[in-house]
Amino acid sequence: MEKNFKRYLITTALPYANGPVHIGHLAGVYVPADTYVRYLRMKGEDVLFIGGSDEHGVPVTIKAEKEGVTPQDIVDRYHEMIKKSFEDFGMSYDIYSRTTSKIHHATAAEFFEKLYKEGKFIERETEQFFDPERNKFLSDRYIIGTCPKCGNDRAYGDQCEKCGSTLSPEELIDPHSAISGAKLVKKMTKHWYLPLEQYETWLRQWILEGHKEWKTNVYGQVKSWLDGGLQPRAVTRDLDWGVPVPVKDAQGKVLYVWFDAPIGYISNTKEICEKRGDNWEKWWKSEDTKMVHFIGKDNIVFHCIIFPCMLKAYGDGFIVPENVPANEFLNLENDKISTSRNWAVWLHEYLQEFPGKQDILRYVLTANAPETKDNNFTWKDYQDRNNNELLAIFGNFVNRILVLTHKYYEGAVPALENLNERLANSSKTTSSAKE
Ligand code: B3M
Ligand code: ZN
Repeated sequence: MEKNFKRYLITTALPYANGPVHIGHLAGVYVPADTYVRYLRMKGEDVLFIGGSDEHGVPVTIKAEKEGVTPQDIVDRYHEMIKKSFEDFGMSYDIYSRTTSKIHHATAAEFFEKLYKEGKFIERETEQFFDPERNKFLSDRYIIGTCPKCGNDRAYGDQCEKCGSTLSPEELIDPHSAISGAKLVKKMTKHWYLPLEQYETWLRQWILEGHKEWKTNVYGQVKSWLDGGLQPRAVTRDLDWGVPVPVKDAQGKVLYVWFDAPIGYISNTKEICEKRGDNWEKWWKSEDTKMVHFIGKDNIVFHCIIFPCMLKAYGDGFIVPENVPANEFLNLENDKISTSRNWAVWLHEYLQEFPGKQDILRYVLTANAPETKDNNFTWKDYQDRNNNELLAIFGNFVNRILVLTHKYYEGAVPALENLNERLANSSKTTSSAKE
């Protein structure tokens, strides 16, 4: 039986502030979350709806390097743009904040520090890829090479976007620097790892046994990660953009973006609660809270395995999500949406070109939501659904009701009466009319 919760904490994946938001993001994450939140509020539930921009990590620094500006310039530009387009689109967030905020830096640093002091990390010195031209350690998206699984020669050190595999830089064939193009060398460096394998039994019980109702794509991905065996995961990086690692001898190191970003959900809760004089802990540390993360399918492992392990390691009463509805992807006119190829319908542009038409887009993206498989958005389908479904069917339905309400009830909705009686009376009238 579904437990009765006193309050709902709903989060949406924090988009990287390195570009605008497009319809793929909306269909997979933001529209479903906003719909759910509006539904809960209409039912009179106590809801906190948390959003924000993810402003750290390599996606941001790479963009800055390409444009010859600072990472701060990039996140300032795109955070404002995303925030405004979400507002204009009608997202009903309680807060939309950012991970460069003071409160977030403090919260993320404290989180790391507690785990560090309690010995929850493993410290390891390993050889990492180093760009000899730039004199810099490189990781993730700074490393480009050939994907061992599909042969794509533009695969990144953390992921191949062509076949979707999660990769480590070691697996890439012919790895080289994304900034200088140089062939990489290896050098020793120290990092901190979260030993995910120590949480395996707990994860199996919590998800595989306790949450069989989760979406099959989410459940299946978690199962295959667990069956494949978990490994310690590095939570720090050699980078100069991010939350500095708050321990001695860690100059030039920051928290891995996937360590700090989900903590953003907590920092943003704190920020809004401080403003409202509310207690943030009741949202995060009470079994009466139902927490739900809305995300895209490429974020499953982070929200179902890594972040929950972080919360578990921290302890102190932190809850874990009750559900993690992840959607598949939306294609555009039968082609993968791509920021680099500029193949997308950008939200801010849609809002400019179709002012006042937010609900049509919401409707089309909901009717065609990529819930169980990748789906396709076409302008022809948008037009058809608008003309045939919204206008012809729904519009006609509303119109008829208005006309009939005027005709029979002087334009006011009549009080509810006993419909069975009315039916019985009207059939009497019809049969007597026949006689
Ligand atoms: N920024 C990844 C993404 O946009 C990442 C989500 C963070 S959620 C804590 O796909
Ligand atoms: Zn690949």
